[in-house]
Amino acid sequence: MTDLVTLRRDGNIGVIVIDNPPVNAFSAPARAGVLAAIVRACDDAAIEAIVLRCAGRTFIAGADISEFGKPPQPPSFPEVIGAIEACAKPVVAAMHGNALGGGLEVALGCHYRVAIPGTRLALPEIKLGLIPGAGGTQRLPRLVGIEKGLAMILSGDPIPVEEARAVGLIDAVIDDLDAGAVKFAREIAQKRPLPRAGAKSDKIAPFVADPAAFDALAKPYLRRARGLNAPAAAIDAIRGALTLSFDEALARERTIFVALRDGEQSKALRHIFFAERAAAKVDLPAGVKARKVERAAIIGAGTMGGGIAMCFASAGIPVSLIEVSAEALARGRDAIAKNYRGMVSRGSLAQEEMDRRVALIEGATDMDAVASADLVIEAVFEDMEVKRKLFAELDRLAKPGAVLATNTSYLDVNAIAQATARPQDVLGMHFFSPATLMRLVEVVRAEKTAPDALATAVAVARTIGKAPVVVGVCHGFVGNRMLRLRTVEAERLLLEGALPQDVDGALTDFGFAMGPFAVSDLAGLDIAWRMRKAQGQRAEIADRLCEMGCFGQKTGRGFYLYEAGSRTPKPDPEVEQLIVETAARLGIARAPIAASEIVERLLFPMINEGARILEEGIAKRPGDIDVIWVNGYGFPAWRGGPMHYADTLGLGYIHDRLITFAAKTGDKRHRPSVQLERLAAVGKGFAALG
Ligand code: T1G
Repeated sequence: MTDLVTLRRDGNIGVIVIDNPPVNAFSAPARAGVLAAIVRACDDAAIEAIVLRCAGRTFIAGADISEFGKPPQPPSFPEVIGAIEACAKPVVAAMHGNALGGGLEVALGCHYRVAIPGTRLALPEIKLGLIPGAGGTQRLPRLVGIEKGLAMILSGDPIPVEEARAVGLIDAVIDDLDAGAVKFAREIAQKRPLPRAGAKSDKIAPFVADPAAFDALAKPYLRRARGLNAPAAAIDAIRGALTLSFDEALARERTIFVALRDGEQSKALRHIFFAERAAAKVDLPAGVKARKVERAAIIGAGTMGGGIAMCFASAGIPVSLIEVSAEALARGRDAIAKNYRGMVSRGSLAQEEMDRRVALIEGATDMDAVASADLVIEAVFEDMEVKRKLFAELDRLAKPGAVLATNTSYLDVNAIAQATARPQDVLGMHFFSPATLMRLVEVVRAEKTAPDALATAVAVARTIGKAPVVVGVCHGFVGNRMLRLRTVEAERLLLEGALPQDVDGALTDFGFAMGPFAVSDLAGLDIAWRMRKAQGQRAEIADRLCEMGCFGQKTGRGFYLYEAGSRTPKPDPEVEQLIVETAARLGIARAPIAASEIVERLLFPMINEGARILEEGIAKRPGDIDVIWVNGYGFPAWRGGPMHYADTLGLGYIHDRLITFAAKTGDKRHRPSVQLERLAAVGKGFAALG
């Protein structure tokens, strides 16, 4: 036995307990411990049935992801699960918390599965660019059917214990993890033959007879893959259940799994997994903790304010939504109710849950409502004077120790903090639109922000399901500062020979959900136009379109044409003519530009700016920048974000391309940054910055 795994007897029941905090990842030592315990329990004549469960806050939350990329350590998952399934005595998996990935596969190898209320069960491997590699693609469909199996494996999303019971994934819901599991084990101890998921075929039989029906079910998942290899691989592995023997299908699954595990996409997604967790760590002086947030207040019930309030209500945190007038408040609440009704009608939210959340959002038109809040977030008009006046008022009304956050997307948070006598409580929480969907929150640390205030903002952002990243104060923080270079380059590419659909096409083929021009049309060209004018900058094409009143989707015309009621961008011959005429007027000779060059021109200057941001300490780790771009700007997660992607190409190559771009454009921002130059010179990547 190892410390991680213990075996004790409770009468005629052997109880194996895994204790590998924080999430009982099924690491090599844990696997060895379970295998040894199973062998011992099988050999112990006094033991008639076995319970396998975990200590701590969760059942096995999967393989130990940090083991991937290292030489595999025995015993393997298939070896341990094979021993459990082959055991002559019934083995009962008793689950709580999160039974995920390899953890659920261990449970699928057991003869029975029970769980306490609140347990979530999933095979989330696809989110790491993998497929279940320990029998999940074979045993799960045999238990729950092909349709449910496909849905669980291709989405990677958890199902609650009640649904797991209903689809046959678990045999019973128990109240007490220990006593309940032992009682269940005692009840089935003598039952034979032992039910083995691998031996079941009734639920897959209809598809064995009609493989075309399987293909029809699988097709929609392939359409949504967007460049990720794992969905097609998962479907291929599951299809093995219909065409191969169980053992052959298991072996095929393993081959497919190993290929994905060693592939670039999974490495990139694992990088993002750990980068998100690293980004959420705030160094706190000893003895200092994040402050409690039991109530929040949101100032401004517009699109952002309303969305942020919904995030708090979804997490069960009561929130005051404050507006200047009853009309404005009513508009905000109507938009929230409409949003929730949409979720209910799509079946992604139960009516009772909608009612519970709406009840948690209290409207107010009196600023005094902030007095009871532990955290106040303002989402009012993006103007410095408006913000400073508001923070002066918050300084007067908010309770001592409340964290005061601004949702500004580019204004100087230090200047906003100086409008109060408590700058240590002031910071930025930059949400992204729509706030209910976008996971990113840039938590902006101002010069005087106290570490515990910072930790509070990061902790509450995680509680409401966001991916927080701490950034310093500069114009546009990290994301928008880098985006600015892409926007300038996109306009430049139009003048040099590309059309909006060429630029957007190159980036969507690369894996982005939308290209820069379609994004501008969605957001509205007038917003960036106002900012450029305020900063005395000009974008030849975009400004001309705005002067013509073409603000994008909201005016039916921007870089693209939009038919009434449609959001589908259509190439606009007049925009093409405007581009050609403008280039001629500026004396720029247009020529075709390859998609690969378009991608490099859009991404490399951004990456270079990312290196400057690291030099300045505005972002602490390259991984922080990757988390920002993946969760806030649609950078394909399976490419790992801009800095990770840069490392896959090699900084030497990017350095040389930037030199070429700088010579071509004369733009000094294209000159390689000190950091990039230094790393390229020593053949290292951003990963070397740790
Ligand atoms: N391996 C290694 N470390 C892990 C881990 C894992 N599977 N899961 C979590 N951690 C670490 C994490 O990095 C953090 O560390 C700490 O635990 C707490 O995590 C063969 C191949 C379970 C829902 O994809 O979804 O099985 O930062 O901050 O918010 O087919 O962690 O403190 O140093 O996220 O409460 C499949 C991944 C693996 C689940 C808990 N499993 N984990 O969330 O805590 S592939 C997963 C999660 C697999 C088989 C295949 C979440 C959680 P640190 P946390 P949390």
